[in-house]
Amino acid sequence: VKRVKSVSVTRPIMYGNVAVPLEAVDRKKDTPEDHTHKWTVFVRDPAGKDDLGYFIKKVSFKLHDTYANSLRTIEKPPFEVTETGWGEFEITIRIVFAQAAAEKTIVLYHHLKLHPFGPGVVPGETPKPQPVESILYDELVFCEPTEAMFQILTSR
Ligand code: SLL
Repeated sequence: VKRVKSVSVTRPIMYGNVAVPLEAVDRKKDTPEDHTHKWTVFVRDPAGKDDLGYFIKKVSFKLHDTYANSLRTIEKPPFEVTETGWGEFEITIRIVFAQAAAEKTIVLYHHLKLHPFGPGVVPGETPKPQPVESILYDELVFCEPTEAMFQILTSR
């Protein structure tokens, strides 16, 4: 494969989750009684424009084994999974590129956050149910991308 020498191309992403207590949204009839939150885990374009589908082939989210079909593979944007549940756990996120990119799959780990513990919460007091988010900004750096990947990355 031909690579573009001495060039690196950087693309920003953000990933993480938002969560709301189920009281705040309409609880569906088929939502299990022990579920307390509705949440969405995602990988997105921080600029909110292209949503990354032009250079990412698919994103898979490995949920806790308490979920049915715990490996969720999303083949086009928006790269996200929305679920309800009761507990926090680590989600493994795999970002896969097109074959022609000859790039390794990127693996990220995200701790699903449901509870508003953190700065401002009084120790010993249970915080009021409220929306929370846990989002990270990151940059994917493609060093000496293949010519095909270079074309794709610079197409926008
Ligand atoms: C642990 N933190 O480490 C816990 C696991 C799992 C949460 C939390 C599943 C909901 C469902 C759910 O909320 N799992 O049953 O559909 O053991």
